[in-house]
Amino acid sequence: MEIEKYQIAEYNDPVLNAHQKAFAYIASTVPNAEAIIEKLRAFQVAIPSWALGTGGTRFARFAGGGEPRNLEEKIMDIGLLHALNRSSGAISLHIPWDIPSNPANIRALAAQYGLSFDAMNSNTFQDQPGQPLSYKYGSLQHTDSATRQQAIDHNIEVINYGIELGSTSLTVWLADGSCFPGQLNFRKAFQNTLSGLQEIYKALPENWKMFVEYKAFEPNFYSTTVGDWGQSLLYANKLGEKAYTLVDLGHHLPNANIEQIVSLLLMEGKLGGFHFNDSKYGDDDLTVGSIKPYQLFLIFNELIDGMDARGMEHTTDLGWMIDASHNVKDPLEDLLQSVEAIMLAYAQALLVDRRQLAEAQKLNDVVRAQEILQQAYRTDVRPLVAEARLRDGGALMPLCIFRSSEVRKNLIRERGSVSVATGL
Ligand code: PSV
Ligand code: MN
Ligand code: MN
Repeated sequence: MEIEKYQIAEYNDPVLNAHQKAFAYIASTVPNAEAIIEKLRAFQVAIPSWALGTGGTRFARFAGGGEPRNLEEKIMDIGLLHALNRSSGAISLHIPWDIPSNPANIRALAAQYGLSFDAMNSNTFQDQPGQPLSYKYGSLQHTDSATRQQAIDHNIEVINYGIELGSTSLTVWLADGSCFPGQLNFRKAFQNTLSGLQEIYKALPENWKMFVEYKAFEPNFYSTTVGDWGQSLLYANKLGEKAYTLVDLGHHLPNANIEQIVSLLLMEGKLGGFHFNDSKYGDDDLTVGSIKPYQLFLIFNELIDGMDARGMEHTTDLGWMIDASHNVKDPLEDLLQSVEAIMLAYAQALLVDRRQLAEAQKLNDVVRAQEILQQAYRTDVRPLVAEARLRDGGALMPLCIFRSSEVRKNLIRERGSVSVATGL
Protein backbone atom coordinates (compact mmCIF):
# COMPACT_ATOMS: atom_id res chain seq x y z
CA MET A 1 0.00 0.00 0.00
CA GLU A 2 1.50 3.28 -1.08
CA ILE A 3 0.10 6.78 -1.37
CA GLU A 4 1.40 8.60 -4.41
CA LYS A 5 2.33 12.28 -4.41
CA TYR A 6 -0.48 13.14 -6.83
CA GLN A 7 -3.01 11.47 -4.49
CA ILE A 8 -1.76 13.58 -1.60
CA ALA A 9 -2.13 16.68 -3.77
CA GLU A 10 -5.69 15.65 -4.63
CA TYR A 11 -6.57 15.27 -0.98
CA ASN A 12 -4.92 18.57 -0.15
CA ASP A 13 -6.82 20.45 -2.79
CA PRO A 14 -10.19 20.95 -1.04
CA VAL A 15 -8.58 22.17 2.18
CA LEU A 16 -5.86 24.27 0.56
CA ASN A 17 -7.79 27.51 0.62
CA ALA A 18 -8.63 27.29 4.31
CA HIS A 19 -5.02 26.37 5.07
CA GLN A 20 -3.68 29.34 3.14
CA LYS A 21 -5.87 31.71 5.14
CA ALA A 22 -4.81 30.20 8.45
CA PHE A 23 -1.17 30.23 7.41
CA ALA A 24 -1.33 33.85 6.20
CA TYR A 25 -2.71 34.81 9.60
CA ILE A 26 0.03 33.17 11.67
CA ALA A 27 2.75 34.25 9.24
CA SER A 28 1.63 37.84 9.82
CA THR A 29 1.52 37.52 13.60
CA VAL A 30 4.81 35.76 14.43
CA PRO A 31 8.13 37.41 13.61
CA ASN A 32 10.03 34.37 12.38
CA ALA A 33 7.56 32.17 10.48
CA GLU A 34 9.85 31.42 7.53
CA ALA A 35 12.79 30.50 9.76
CA ILE A 36 10.56 28.20 11.81
CA ILE A 37 9.23 26.50 8.69
CA GLU A 38 12.75 25.79 7.46
CA LYS A 39 13.63 24.23 10.81
CA LEU A 40 10.45 22.15 10.81
CA ARG A 41 11.16 20.90 7.30
CA ALA A 42 14.60 19.69 8.33
CA PHE A 43 13.44 18.01 11.53
CA GLN A 44 13.01 14.22 11.39
CA VAL A 45 11.79 11.81 14.03
CA ALA A 46 12.74 8.13 13.90
CA ILE A 47 9.98 5.56 14.11
CA PRO A 48 10.75 2.43 16.14
CA SER A 49 10.35 -0.80 14.23
CA TRP A 50 8.53 -2.25 17.25
CA ALA A 51 5.74 0.31 17.24
CA LEU A 52 4.11 -0.66 13.95
CA GLY A 53 2.02 -3.50 15.30
CA THR A 54 -0.42 -3.41 18.17
CA GLY A 55 1.46 -3.72 21.42
CA GLY A 56 -0.17 -4.83 24.56
CA THR A 57 0.12 -5.01 28.28
CA ARG A 58 1.34 -7.88 30.39
CA PHE A 59 -2.32 -8.88 30.67
CA ALA A 60 -3.39 -9.06 27.06
CA ARG A 61 -2.75 -8.09 23.50
CA PHE A 62 -5.56 -7.19 21.15
CA ALA A 63 -3.98 -7.14 17.74
CA GLY A 64 -5.39 -5.19 14.83
CA GLY A 65 -5.29 -6.38 11.24
CA GLY A 66 -2.86 -5.63 8.43
CA GLU A 67 0.17 -5.55 10.70
CA PRO A 68 3.58 -5.75 9.02
CA ARG A 69 4.75 -9.36 8.82
CA ASN A 70 8.44 -8.64 8.38
CA LEU A 71 11.01 -5.87 8.38
CA GLU A 72 10.36 -5.03 4.73
CA GLU A 73 6.70 -4.34 5.51
CA LYS A 74 7.66 -2.29 8.55
CA ILE A 75 9.83 -0.14 6.31
CA MET A 76 6.93 0.25 3.89
CA ASP A 77 4.67 1.38 6.74
CA ILE A 78 7.18 4.00 7.85
CA GLY A 79 7.56 5.01 4.20
CA LEU A 80 3.83 5.65 4.17
CA LEU A 81 3.97 7.76 7.32
CA HIS A 82 6.87 9.72 5.88
CA ALA A 83 5.06 10.28 2.58
CA LEU A 84 2.18 11.82 4.55
CA ASN A 85 4.02 13.91 7.13
CA ARG A 86 7.52 14.26 5.61
CA SER A 87 8.91 14.15 9.18
CA SER A 88 9.31 10.41 9.77
CA GLY A 89 12.42 9.91 7.68
CA ALA A 90 14.20 7.39 9.88
CA ILE A 91 13.75 4.00 11.50
CA SER A 92 15.16 2.67 14.75
CA LEU A 93 15.69 -1.12 14.82
CA HIS A 94 15.59 -3.54 17.72
CA ILE A 95 17.78 -6.64 17.43
CA PRO A 96 16.89 -9.53 17.42
CA TRP A 97 13.26 -8.48 16.92
CA ASP A 98 14.12 -7.14 13.49
CA ILE A 99 17.22 -8.84 12.17
CA PRO A 100 17.91 -7.68 8.63
CA SER A 101 18.56 -10.95 6.77
CA ASN A 102 20.15 -9.00 3.94
CA PRO A 103 21.27 -5.62 5.32
CA ALA A 104 22.28 -4.22 1.91
CA ASN A 105 18.81 -4.91 0.50
CA ILE A 106 17.11 -3.52 3.60
CA ARG A 107 19.21 -0.38 3.40
CA ALA A 108 18.34 0.04 -0.28
CA LEU A 109 14.63 -0.51 0.40
CA ALA A 110 14.65 2.10 3.16
CA ALA A 111 16.46 4.55 0.88
CA GLN A 112 13.70 4.13 -1.70
CA TYR A 113 11.31 5.59 0.86
CA GLY A 114 13.76 8.30 1.90
CA LEU A 115 14.47 6.59 5.23
CA SER A 116 17.76 6.35 7.09
CA PHE A 117 18.67 4.17 10.08
CA ASP A 118 18.70 5.88 13.43
CA ALA A 119 19.97 4.23 16.64
CA MET A 120 20.23 0.44 16.78
CA ASN A 121 18.78 -1.11 19.94
CA SER A 122 20.20 -4.19 21.60
CA ASN A 123 18.12 -6.60 23.63
CA THR A 124 19.49 -8.37 26.67
CA PHE A 125 16.23 -8.17 28.56
CA GLN A 126 14.75 -11.35 27.11
CA ASP A 127 16.06 -14.82 26.51
CA GLN A 128 15.95 -15.88 22.88
CA PRO A 129 15.31 -19.43 21.69
CA GLY A 130 18.52 -21.45 21.81
CA GLN A 131 20.37 -18.84 23.88
CA PRO A 132 22.93 -20.67 26.06
CA LEU A 133 22.77 -18.47 29.19
CA SER A 134 19.76 -16.78 30.76
CA TYR A 135 19.30 -13.09 31.56
CA LYS A 136 16.90 -13.88 34.39
CA TYR A 137 19.30 -12.26 36.88
CA GLY A 138 20.55 -9.56 34.57
CA SER A 139 22.90 -9.26 31.63
CA LEU A 140 25.88 -6.89 31.93
CA GLN A 141 25.50 -6.81 35.72
CA HIS A 142 25.40 -10.62 36.00
CA THR A 143 27.47 -12.37 38.64
CA ASP A 144 28.57 -14.89 36.00
CA SER A 145 31.20 -13.59 33.60
CA ALA A 146 30.12 -15.90 30.74
CA THR A 147 26.63 -14.39 30.85
CA ARG A 148 28.14 -10.91 30.81
CA GLN A 149 30.28 -11.86 27.83
CA GLN A 150 27.21 -13.16 25.98
CA ALA A 151 25.54 -9.78 26.49
CA ILE A 152 28.67 -7.95 25.31
CA ASP A 153 28.88 -10.12 22.19
CA HIS A 154 25.24 -9.43 21.41
CA ASN A 155 25.78 -5.67 21.59
CA ILE A 156 28.78 -5.93 19.28
CA GLU A 157 26.69 -7.96 16.84
CA VAL A 158 24.10 -5.17 16.91
CA ILE A 159 26.79 -2.59 16.13
CA ASN A 160 27.86 -4.70 13.17
CA TYR A 161 24.34 -4.83 11.78
CA GLY A 162 24.15 -1.09 12.24
CA ILE A 163 27.36 -0.52 10.31
CA GLU A 164 25.91 -2.38 7.35
CA LEU A 165 22.71 -0.36 7.53
CA GLY A 166 24.40 3.01 7.82
CA SER A 167 23.34 3.68 11.42
CA THR A 168 25.72 5.64 13.62
CA SER A 169 24.48 4.93 17.14
CA LEU A 170 23.72 2.17 19.59
CA THR A 171 21.12 2.49 22.33
CA VAL A 172 21.70 0.24 25.31
CA TRP A 173 18.75 -0.20 27.58
CA LEU A 174 19.32 -2.75 30.32
CA ALA A 175 16.56 -4.34 32.35
CA ASP A 176 19.25 -5.19 34.91
CA GLY A 177 18.48 -4.55 38.54
CA SER A 178 16.91 -6.40 41.42
CA CYS A 179 13.47 -7.16 42.75
CA PHE A 180 14.31 -7.52 46.43
CA PRO A 181 16.61 -5.93 48.97
CA GLY A 182 19.70 -8.04 49.45
CA GLN A 183 19.46 -9.63 46.01
CA LEU A 184 22.24 -7.53 44.52
CA ASN A 185 25.46 -5.88 45.55
CA PHE A 186 24.86 -2.44 44.01
CA ARG A 187 28.55 -1.59 43.58
CA LYS A 188 29.46 -4.91 42.02
CA ALA A 189 26.46 -4.67 39.69
CA PHE A 190 27.54 -1.17 38.64
CA GLN A 191 31.17 -2.22 38.12
CA ASN A 192 30.25 -5.30 36.07
CA THR A 193 27.92 -3.18 33.97
CA LEU A 194 30.56 -0.53 33.48
CA SER A 195 33.19 -3.03 32.32
CA GLY A 196 30.70 -4.60 29.92
CA LEU A 197 29.80 -1.21 28.51
CA GLN A 198 33.51 -0.44 28.16
CA GLU A 199 33.99 -3.56 26.02
CA ILE A 200 31.03 -2.58 23.84
CA TYR A 201 32.31 0.99 23.63
CA LYS A 202 35.63 -0.30 22.24
CA ALA A 203 33.73 -1.87 19.33
CA LEU A 204 32.10 1.45 18.32
CA PRO A 205 33.30 2.85 15.00
CA GLU A 206 34.90 6.29 15.12
CA ASN A 207 31.79 8.23 14.09
CA TRP A 208 29.38 6.30 16.35
CA LYS A 209 27.68 7.27 19.60
CA MET A 210 26.51 5.08 22.44
CA PHE A 211 23.30 6.05 24.22
CA VAL A 212 22.86 4.76 27.76
CA GLU A 213 19.14 4.70 28.48
CA TYR A 214 18.00 4.81 32.08
CA LYS A 215 14.78 3.70 33.69
CA ALA A 216 13.73 3.92 37.32
CA PHE A 217 11.66 0.73 37.50
CA GLU A 218 10.31 -2.23 35.54
CA PRO A 219 10.90 -5.10 35.04
CA ASN A 220 12.90 -4.88 38.24
CA PHE A 221 11.01 -3.15 41.00
CA TYR A 222 13.49 -2.70 43.83
CA SER A 223 16.60 -1.37 42.07
CA THR A 224 17.67 -0.66 38.53
CA THR A 225 21.33 -0.72 37.56
CA VAL A 226 20.91 2.26 35.22
CA GLY A 227 18.12 3.77 37.26
CA ASP A 228 18.20 7.48 36.59
CA TRP A 229 19.97 10.21 34.67
CA GLY A 230 22.65 10.50 37.36
CA GLN A 231 23.61 6.86 36.99
CA SER A 232 23.48 7.04 33.21
CA LEU A 233 25.67 10.13 33.30
CA LEU A 234 28.16 8.32 35.56
CA TYR A 235 28.48 5.55 32.98
CA ALA A 236 28.63 8.01 30.07
CA ASN A 237 31.35 10.09 31.74
CA LYS A 238 33.42 7.04 32.59
CA LEU A 239 33.00 5.57 29.10
CA GLY A 240 34.19 8.57 27.14
CA GLU A 241 33.20 11.18 24.61
CA LYS A 242 31.19 8.86 22.39
CA ALA A 243 28.86 7.91 25.26
CA TYR A 244 25.73 9.89 26.10
CA THR A 245 22.60 9.70 28.19
CA LEU A 246 19.31 8.89 26.49
CA VAL A 247 16.12 10.28 27.99
CA ASP A 248 12.95 8.25 27.60
CA LEU A 249 10.09 10.42 28.81
CA GLY A 250 8.34 7.52 30.57
CA HIS A 251 11.31 6.33 32.58
CA HIS A 252 11.15 8.72 35.52
CA LEU A 253 9.58 8.62 38.93
CA PRO A 254 6.29 10.53 39.07
CA ASN A 255 6.49 14.32 38.61
CA ALA A 256 10.22 14.35 37.82
CA ASN A 257 11.23 17.64 36.27
CA ILE A 258 12.37 16.25 32.92
CA GLU A 259 12.98 19.67 31.37
CA GLN A 260 15.52 20.42 34.09
CA ILE A 261 17.24 17.07 33.51
CA VAL A 262 17.44 17.84 29.79
CA SER A 263 18.84 21.28 30.44
CA LEU A 264 21.65 20.03 32.69
CA LEU A 265 22.57 17.09 30.47
CA LEU A 266 22.88 19.49 27.55
CA MET A 267 24.98 21.84 29.65
CA GLU A 268 27.35 18.92 30.28
CA GLY A 269 27.39 17.97 26.58
CA LYS A 270 26.06 14.55 27.57
CA LEU A 271 22.52 14.45 26.20
CA GLY A 272 22.52 12.03 23.29
CA GLY A 273 18.99 11.15 22.36
CA PHE A 274 15.34 10.95 23.14
CA HIS A 275 12.59 8.41 23.31
CA PHE A 276 9.35 10.32 23.01
CA ASN A 277 6.08 9.02 24.42
CA ASP A 278 3.66 10.17 27.11
CA SER A 279 2.57 8.79 30.41
CA LYS A 280 0.37 9.38 33.38
CA TYR A 281 1.70 6.74 35.74
CA GLY A 282 4.85 4.97 34.60
CA ASP A 283 6.37 3.78 31.37
CA ASP A 284 2.93 3.95 29.76
CA ASP A 285 4.28 4.46 26.23
CA LEU A 286 1.20 6.47 25.25
CA THR A 287 0.90 8.80 22.28
CA VAL A 288 3.29 11.74 22.52
CA GLY A 289 1.51 14.86 23.76
CA SER A 290 -1.67 13.00 24.73
CA ILE A 291 -1.34 13.54 28.49
CA LYS A 292 1.13 16.35 29.22
CA PRO A 293 1.56 18.54 26.15
CA TYR A 294 2.76 21.50 28.22
CA GLN A 295 5.58 19.39 29.65
CA LEU A 296 6.54 18.39 26.12
CA PHE A 297 6.69 22.06 25.15
CA LEU A 298 8.81 22.90 28.22
CA ILE A 299 11.20 20.09 27.32
CA PHE A 300 11.55 21.42 23.77
CA ASN A 301 12.03 24.88 25.18
CA GLU A 302 15.05 23.63 27.15
CA LEU A 303 16.29 21.58 24.23
CA ILE A 304 16.37 24.57 21.93
CA ASP A 305 17.84 26.84 24.55
CA GLY A 306 20.55 24.33 25.47
CA MET A 307 21.35 23.23 21.93
CA ASP A 308 21.58 26.77 20.65
CA ALA A 309 23.83 27.71 23.57
CA ARG A 310 26.23 24.94 22.52
CA GLY A 311 25.89 25.65 18.78
CA MET A 312 24.33 22.23 18.19
CA GLU A 313 22.41 21.30 15.06
CA HIS A 314 18.79 20.58 15.99
CA THR A 315 18.44 17.98 13.26
CA THR A 316 21.56 15.90 13.64
CA ASP A 317 23.19 16.44 17.01
CA LEU A 318 20.62 14.50 19.02
CA GLY A 319 18.86 11.23 18.24
CA TRP A 320 15.12 11.90 18.03
CA MET A 321 13.07 8.75 18.38
CA ILE A 322 9.60 7.70 19.35
CA ASP A 323 9.25 4.77 21.74
CA ALA A 324 5.61 3.88 22.04
CA SER A 325 3.22 1.00 22.25
CA HIS A 326 -0.34 0.96 21.00
CA ASN A 327 -2.95 -1.04 22.79
CA VAL A 328 -6.20 0.41 21.56
CA LYS A 329 -5.32 2.56 18.54
CA ASP A 330 -4.31 1.84 14.99
CA PRO A 331 -0.50 2.03 15.35
CA LEU A 332 -0.03 4.09 12.21
CA GLU A 333 -2.66 6.61 13.23
CA ASP A 334 -1.06 6.80 16.65
CA LEU A 335 2.37 7.45 15.15
CA LEU A 336 0.96 10.21 12.95
CA GLN A 337 -0.45 11.81 16.08
CA SER A 338 2.86 11.41 17.93
CA VAL A 339 4.95 12.97 15.20
CA GLU A 340 2.47 15.83 14.89
CA ALA A 341 2.67 16.45 18.66
CA ILE A 342 6.46 16.58 18.48
CA MET A 343 6.43 19.01 15.57
CA LEU A 344 3.90 21.25 17.35
CA ALA A 345 5.96 21.35 20.54
CA TYR A 346 9.10 22.07 18.54
CA ALA A 347 7.38 24.89 16.64
CA GLN A 348 5.97 26.41 19.83
CA ALA A 349 9.36 26.30 21.48
CA LEU A 350 10.90 28.01 18.46
CA LEU A 351 8.44 30.85 19.05
CA VAL A 352 9.73 31.64 22.53
CA ASP A 353 11.28 35.09 22.68
CA ARG A 354 14.54 34.06 24.35
CA ARG A 355 15.95 37.56 24.69
CA GLN A 356 12.85 38.75 26.55
CA LEU A 357 12.78 35.60 28.66
CA ALA A 358 16.39 36.10 29.73
CA GLU A 359 15.58 39.69 30.60
CA ALA A 360 12.54 38.70 32.69
CA GLN A 361 14.63 36.08 34.48
CA LYS A 362 17.33 38.61 35.24
CA LEU A 363 14.78 40.99 36.73
CA ASN A 364 13.08 38.17 38.63
CA ASP A 365 9.89 39.08 36.80
CA VAL A 366 8.23 35.73 37.36
CA VAL A 367 4.89 36.76 35.89
CA ARG A 368 6.44 38.04 32.68
CA ALA A 369 8.58 34.90 32.31
CA GLN A 370 5.49 32.73 32.58
CA GLU A 371 3.60 34.96 30.13
CA ILE A 372 6.41 34.66 27.58
CA LEU A 373 6.38 30.88 27.73
CA GLN A 374 2.62 30.60 27.67
CA GLN A 375 2.29 33.12 24.85
CA ALA A 376 4.31 30.70 22.72
CA TYR A 377 2.56 27.59 24.03
CA ARG A 378 -0.89 29.00 23.42
CA THR A 379 -0.17 30.06 19.86
CA ASP A 380 -1.90 27.80 17.36
CA VAL A 381 1.10 26.66 15.33
CA ARG A 382 -0.75 23.97 13.40
CA PRO A 383 -0.75 26.01 10.16
CA LEU A 384 3.05 26.40 10.41
CA VAL A 385 3.56 22.66 10.78
CA ALA A 386 1.09 21.97 7.96
CA GLU A 387 2.83 24.50 5.71
CA ALA A 388 6.19 22.79 6.35
CA ARG A 389 4.66 19.47 5.29
CA LEU A 390 3.00 21.01 2.27
CA ARG A 391 6.24 22.50 0.98
CA ASP A 392 7.78 19.02 1.08
CA GLY A 393 4.90 17.39 -0.78
CA GLY A 394 3.22 16.05 2.37
CA ALA A 395 -0.38 16.05 3.46
CA LEU A 396 -2.13 19.02 5.00
CA MET A 397 -4.18 16.57 7.06
CA PRO A 398 -2.27 13.27 7.28
CA LEU A 399 -4.79 11.47 9.47
CA CYS A 400 -7.71 12.40 7.21
CA ILE A 401 -5.93 10.99 4.16
CA PHE A 402 -5.00 7.88 6.10
CA ARG A 403 -8.65 7.33 6.88
CA SER A 404 -10.30 8.40 3.67
CA SER A 405 -7.94 6.41 1.48
CA GLU A 406 -8.72 3.41 3.66
CA VAL A 407 -5.10 2.53 4.31
CA ARG A 408 -5.85 0.05 7.06
CA LYS A 409 -8.51 -1.74 4.99
CA ASN A 410 -6.03 -2.11 2.14
CA LEU A 411 -3.29 -3.34 4.46
CA ILE A 412 -5.66 -5.96 5.86
CA ARG A 413 -6.48 -7.07 2.32
CA GLU A 414 -2.76 -7.32 1.46
CA ARG A 415 -1.49 -8.85 4.69
CA GLY A 416 -4.47 -10.49 6.29
CA SER A 417 -6.02 -9.86 9.66
CA VAL A 418 -3.96 -12.27 11.73
CA SER A 419 -1.18 -10.73 13.80
CA VAL A 420 2.28 -12.30 13.49
CA ALA A 421 2.90 -11.44 17.13
CA THR A 422 -0.19 -13.06 18.63
CA GLY A 423 -1.35 -15.52 15.99
CA LEU A 424 -4.89 -14.17 16.58
C1 PSV B 1 12.21 -0.01 27.86
O1 PSV B 1 11.07 0.34 28.59
C2 PSV B 1 12.28 0.74 26.55
O2 PSV B 1 11.95 2.09 26.75
C3 PSV B 1 13.63 0.61 25.88
O3 PSV B 1 13.91 1.73 25.09
C4 PSV B 1 13.41 -0.58 25.01
O4 PSV B 1 14.35 -0.68 23.97
C5 PSV B 1 12.01 -0.30 24.51
O5 PSV B 1 11.34 0.20 25.65
C6 PSV B 1 11.30 -1.47 23.94
O6 PSV B 1 11.09 -2.47 24.90
MN1 MN C 1 12.83 3.64 25.55
MN1 MN D 1 10.30 2.33 28.07
